Amino acid sequence: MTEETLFTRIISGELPSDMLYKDDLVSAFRDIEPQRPTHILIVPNAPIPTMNEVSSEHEAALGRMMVVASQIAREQGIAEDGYRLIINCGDHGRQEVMHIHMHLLGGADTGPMITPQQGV
Ligand code: DGP
Repeated sequence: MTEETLFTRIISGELPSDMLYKDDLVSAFRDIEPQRPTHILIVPNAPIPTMNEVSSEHEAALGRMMVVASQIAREQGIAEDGYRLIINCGDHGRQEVMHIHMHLLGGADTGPMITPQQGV
């Protein structure tokens, strides 16, 4: 049985979302706390908790996430100006939802890649 996560409940329709795309491997819906005018989450339908659990069996879903991100960026009209894709992992990556997801952020400048830190 597939383990339930917040995002599997969104994917199944049990929880409401602004769903933009769904196929046999991945789904995409708008982030509930958008950080830019366009902020979409692209997720594998079968949950992988974090990047630490990724293996070759996940190649198809992870590859599809990239293809869908590119497609949605074009559909949303943000491709030409550019955008940022982010996958957070674990504590240092500040991952909050333990079901791998790719953030697609755009519609405005996304700022510096990461906050500078002294003494790195
Ligand atoms: P991360 O920190 O990478 O785990 O990002 C989790 C994202 O999930 C965060 O940007 C907010 C979003 N999020 C949390 N709960 C919900 C929800 O119930 N619905 C939607 N659409 N997004 C959610």
